[in-house]
Amino acid sequence: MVTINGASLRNFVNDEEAYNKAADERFTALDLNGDGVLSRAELRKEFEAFRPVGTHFGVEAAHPPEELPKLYDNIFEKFDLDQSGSVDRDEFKSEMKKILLAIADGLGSASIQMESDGNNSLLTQAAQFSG
Ligand SMILES: [Ca+2]
Ligand SMILES: [Ca+2]
Repeated sequence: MVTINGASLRNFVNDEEAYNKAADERFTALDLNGDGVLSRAELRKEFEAFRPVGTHFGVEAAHPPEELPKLYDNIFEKFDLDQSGSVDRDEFKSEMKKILLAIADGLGSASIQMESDGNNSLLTQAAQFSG
């Protein structure tokens, strides 16, 4: 289990060097076919790791499984700022930053626990950040 609290998320995002390095590495890991952009399926991998967290980006409550494709679509549209149909490195880095800060705001002074499952998502890395 990983405990997530707002302070560690904020420290992570505000540490530009740590954040950029982690986001770069994560982008490269997610870009399975190595074409330099993330497709819907590739981006989705990052968010499957978020599932155990009951709150998705300010949207309360767990989503039933049949709603997940729509949720992932919405997330993809958010990331794809220029509507090119793919998410490039800059889009990934800037949207992940917003999402992590939104989660931090949503948490306030509370903390939540998440299965880590050995995944290396940015949220997991942020949760473990103590810089
Ligand atoms: Ca790709
Ligand atoms: Ca794009």
